[in-house]
Amino acid sequence: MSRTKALSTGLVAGLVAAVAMTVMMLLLAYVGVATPLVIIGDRLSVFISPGPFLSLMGKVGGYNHLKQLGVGSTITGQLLIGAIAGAIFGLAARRNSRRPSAVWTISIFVVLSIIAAAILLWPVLGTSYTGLPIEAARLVTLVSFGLCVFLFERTLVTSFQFLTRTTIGTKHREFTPAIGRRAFVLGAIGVALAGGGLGLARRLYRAASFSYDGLQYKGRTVQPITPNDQFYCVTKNVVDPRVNVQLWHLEVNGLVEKPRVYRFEDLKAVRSVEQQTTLMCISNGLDAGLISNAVWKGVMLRDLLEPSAPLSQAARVRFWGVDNYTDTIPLEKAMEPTTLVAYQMNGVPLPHRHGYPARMIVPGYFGEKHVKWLTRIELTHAKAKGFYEAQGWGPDFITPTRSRIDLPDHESRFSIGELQQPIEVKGMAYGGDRGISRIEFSFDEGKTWRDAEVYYAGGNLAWSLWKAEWMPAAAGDYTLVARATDGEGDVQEWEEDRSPFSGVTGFHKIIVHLTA
Ligand SMILES: Nc1nc2c(c(=O)[nH]1)N[C@H]1C(S)=C(S)[C@@H](COP(=O)(O)O)O[C@H]1N2
Ligand SMILES: [Mo]
Repeated sequence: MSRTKALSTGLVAGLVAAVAMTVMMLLLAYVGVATPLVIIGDRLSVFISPGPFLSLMGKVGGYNHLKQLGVGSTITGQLLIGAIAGAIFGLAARRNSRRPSAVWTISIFVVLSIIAAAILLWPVLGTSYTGLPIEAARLVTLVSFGLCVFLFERTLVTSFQFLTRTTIGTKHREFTPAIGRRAFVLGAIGVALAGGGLGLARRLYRAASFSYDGLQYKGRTVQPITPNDQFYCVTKNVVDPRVNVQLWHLEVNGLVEKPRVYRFEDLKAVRSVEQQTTLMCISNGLDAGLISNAVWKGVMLRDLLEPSAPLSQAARVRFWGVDNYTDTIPLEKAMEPTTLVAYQMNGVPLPHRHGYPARMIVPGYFGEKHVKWLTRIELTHAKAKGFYEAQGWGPDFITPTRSRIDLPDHESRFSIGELQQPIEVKGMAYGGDRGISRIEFSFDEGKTWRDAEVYYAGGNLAWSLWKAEWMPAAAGDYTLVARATDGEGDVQEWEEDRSPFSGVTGFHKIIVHLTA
């Protein structure tokens, strides 16, 4: 058999094997197992600092596109590596005309791959989209990966042998006249597999978070309490977890005297509290709607920490989601009575996309600290970091005071002559866990201010909603601004020295055109 033939036969066999492996991974993803298709992205994203991360996101057109690019390039890379591995295998098989020993191919393609995956992907192996505890998930991910590479190895060897089968009477492994037919058969199998894979991919796409990740809540529809299906949503995942509560548990461990494990019923048995709390994403723009308000029911985190007796070295608490998302807060914040493990949102169990069966609520801290699909509470040292912290977000995660004008629309037009009554101006103001004590509004870009009326006071941990009536006297273009004062008496401001990765500060302004 010539070099070129060995190489190209190996290439084709490798490609078909890689297609089979990828389809297997899609199947596993469909049943909630973590596969390299997504965890490679999770593993790599902690190495991208926020600046490049944001510019990359801008270039590809948002988080959703970045995720699609991630999965797409992993699949492409996998097919490419599979084909190359096949070609090398073809060349090796040509040198050694005996049937390749399974011991060798399994050692190289299966055992080595598993070892490499275990080393490179260790931190993200404990991911499970069905809610398995982290240690169990790690095993499931690794065994499933092993099955995938085993399928690759078997398909590669079988396809290669099928293509180069020795015909009776000839001594050497060689292409026979039937090669065309065999290549056709193998190609057809490959195409059928790829077709099945595409079908699966389409189903997964429909189940993916693309349709709701980045959902905003703002404008004239804003109510005091955000309905669950309109609550803003941010997730790092391509497909979010759908936790099976029978498989799920909640661990309290790390720097504690008595590690504990809670089942969902155990959590329900702890005394519960109900609390209205607003969440805001760190990347919420001044005019944006990555902020919402809900009534959460759950247990105080300290009621779970105290029975475990944190050791004196414990300085931070790290929360783990089943999606291997993590974040940390200082121990003092964890012990505050308003820091909750919540299992209900506005009177119903947490919706899947908001963290079913349990999530963190950390009033006054940015949304990313409110870890969803919570499965582990780890007491840890002062330098421990979470998913976005490792990327380099922060250093400040305490929400500054913000306000937004929701009505009228930016760039709206009115005719003074036709105005029957004052123009209604409405909006929200949010002061983290400090509450809101005053809201002012200006129609001359902040030269003069007047008080707005708070028509909904959400309390210390939630936003307040305000309104004002504005009767413009003359035609012209007006710049409307709002400014809030928090419960501690600090007026909303633009913090010049705040890191760009600690959330924006400043004022939301809109322009209103008045004609005669
Ligand atoms: N497990 C997990 N928790 C998570 C995230 C995530 O990707 N995975 N995203 C965080 C971010 S960045 C934000 S802003 C909030 C959003 O919560 P929501 O979607 O319920 O509004 O969840 C946080 N908790
Ligand atoms: Mo966020």
